[in-house]
Amino acid sequence: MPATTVNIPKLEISPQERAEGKPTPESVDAGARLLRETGLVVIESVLPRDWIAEVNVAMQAVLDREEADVPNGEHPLLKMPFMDARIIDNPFSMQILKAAMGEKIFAYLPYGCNSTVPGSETQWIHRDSGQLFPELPFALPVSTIVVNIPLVDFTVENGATEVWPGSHLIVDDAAVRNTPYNVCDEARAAQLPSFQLVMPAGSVVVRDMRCWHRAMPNRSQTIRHMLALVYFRRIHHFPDAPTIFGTRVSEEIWANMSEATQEMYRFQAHD
Ligand SMILES: O=C(O)CCC(=O)C(=O)O
Repeated sequence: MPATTVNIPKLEISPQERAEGKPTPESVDAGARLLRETGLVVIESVLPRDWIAEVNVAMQAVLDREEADVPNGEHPLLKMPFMDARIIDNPFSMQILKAAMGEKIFAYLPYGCNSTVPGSETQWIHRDSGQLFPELPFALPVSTIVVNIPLVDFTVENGATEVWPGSHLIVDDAAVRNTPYNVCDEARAAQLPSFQLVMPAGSVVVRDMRCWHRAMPNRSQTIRHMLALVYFRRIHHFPDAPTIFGTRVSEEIWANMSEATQEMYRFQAHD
C-alpha cells in the first residue's frame, strides 16, 4: 500500500517578494485560499535568520528572569526587539489576515510565546477557539487567527507542532463542544491526516484557531520557542465609530451604576 503523504500547506513566494518583504496580490490570494481550505498557511524563511536568533536569545532572557522571579519592570515583551514591525505588523501575515477577516481586524499586546523544554511530553490535541456558533451543523468563516513565528528551526526532534489540516471545519459533538480547550478525542484524530510543522526559524504560520493541534515532545537539548500573535475579526465592537459609540458618560453617573451595569457597558468611554 502506498504511504500516505500529507503536505504542509506552504505558500511559495518569489525571491523578489522575499527580498522586498512584500507579497504580491496573487500571493495574498493564494495564501488566503490555503488558509480557508486547509486551516493554515506557512510562508517559509520570511524573517532574517540572524535577527530571529537575537529575538530567540532575548526571549530566553525574559523567561529566565521570570523563572528567577526577577522583576522585569515594564512588560518585557512590550519592548524591542519584540515590538519590531517585522513581528507585530508582518506584511505577509497581515495581508493574509486582512484578506481572510477584513480590514478592521484587531489584536492585543503583549502577544504570547509557546515554548517546549527538553524532555517535554506530548500535549493533548485541542483547538484554541471553538466554532463561532457551535450549535450549527456547519462551520462559518474564520473569526480568530493565530500567527506563529518559530524562533529556532522546527524539527521532529525538537517537537514541531502537530496540526490536522481541514479540522477547522469539523463541528464537534455536543459532549465535546463545551469542554475547556475543546480537547479532541485521540482515537478520532488518529483517523485523520496530520503533519508536524517542520520549518526553518523565521517562517510565518497563519493558522485558523479552530484547527486541532498539539505541541510534540522535545527530544533535543535546547528549548524551542515560538511567538504567538492572536488576531480577531471585528464583529460588534466599534469604539472608533464617529458618532454614538464615542459618547462619554460622566464619572458621576458611571460611579453610581451597579457592577452588573458597568460590566454591560464596559467598553463605554467615561470621565
Ligand atoms: O508549542 C506548540 O507547539 C503548540 C502549543 C499550542 O499551540 C498551545 O498550547 O495552544
